[in-house]
Amino acid sequence: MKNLKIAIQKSGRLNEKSVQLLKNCGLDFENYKSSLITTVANFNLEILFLRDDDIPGYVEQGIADLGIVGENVIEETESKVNYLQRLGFGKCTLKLAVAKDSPIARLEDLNGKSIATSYPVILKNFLDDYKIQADIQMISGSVEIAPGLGLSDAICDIVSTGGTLKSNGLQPFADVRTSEAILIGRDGLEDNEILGELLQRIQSVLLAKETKYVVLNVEKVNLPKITELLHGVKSPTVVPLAEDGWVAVHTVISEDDFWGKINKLKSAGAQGIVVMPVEKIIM
Ligand code: PRT
Ligand code: ZN
Repeated sequence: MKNLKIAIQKSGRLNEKSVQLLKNCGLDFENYKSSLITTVANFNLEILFLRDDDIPGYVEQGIADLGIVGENVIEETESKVNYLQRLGFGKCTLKLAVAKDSPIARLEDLNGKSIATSYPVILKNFLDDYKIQADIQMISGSVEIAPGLGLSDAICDIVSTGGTLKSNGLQPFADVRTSEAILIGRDGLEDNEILGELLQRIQSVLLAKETKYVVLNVEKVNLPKITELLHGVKSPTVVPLAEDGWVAVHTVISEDDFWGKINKLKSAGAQGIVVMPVEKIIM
């Protein structure tokens, strides 16, 4: 079977999590910082390490079959690639921001103003949707210093914690789009077996990340209340304990409202609750 090639970021915010995801899928490879390509020893895959901006184009042209890259970069490069899987990391939002004392407060106020950004394509599409005419100033880095230098009236930049905006005296006033890392693929991979296997592994890793394995002890009389609370999980495993009248319940629960669920289980009589990470869930 011919190897597939997957392009991931060589260094930067998505590198570590992309490498970790592939390793969690059981792929055995060296993460040499100096090399551009590495072969996976136990899977039909080669990994290309690239600048994130080049990844969508490589995949569109078929130089790489797959890629892991932020949605913001896919949209900015207007590449024709297929979205195969949202990966849940690299989450951020492209926002419009202005200086704290700026008179600009609403989108309409941007008419006739200048906006500095590294995302001119996304910004232009956004402004067109809202019929706003503004002057887009393309800057490749440190966009947040543009208003202070008198280069622009506003900026459009990626925000995750908001710390960078704050420390530059800026405040966001509108969201342009959200983004996260995506597994993308070139056309023509529909029946590819290697991709099928990789996708199954990625999905099992993602599913496991959202779940915890929980073991708790409960008096038999309280068992119906506990199983009621755990509805949605396929019949929890119930094991008798050495102490008469007590059982241990084994189950998996989702991270979503985790503490809320644990507190309800405690109120229903659960004791000695042990929570463990789940490595993979194979459906
Ligand atoms: O060298 P290469 O071209 O590969 O990398 P790069 O420098 O272009 O990108 P990199 O590594 O900074 O980011 C890669 C991807 O991570 C982006 O395309 C986004 O999809 C995603 N991402 C997630 C972010 C952020 N969070 C983020 N906070 N990308 C950039 N930032 C920057 C932002 O530009 C701003 O300067 O971080 C600053 C704001 O962060 P906060 O936390 O202060 O709000
Ligand atoms: Zn980049």
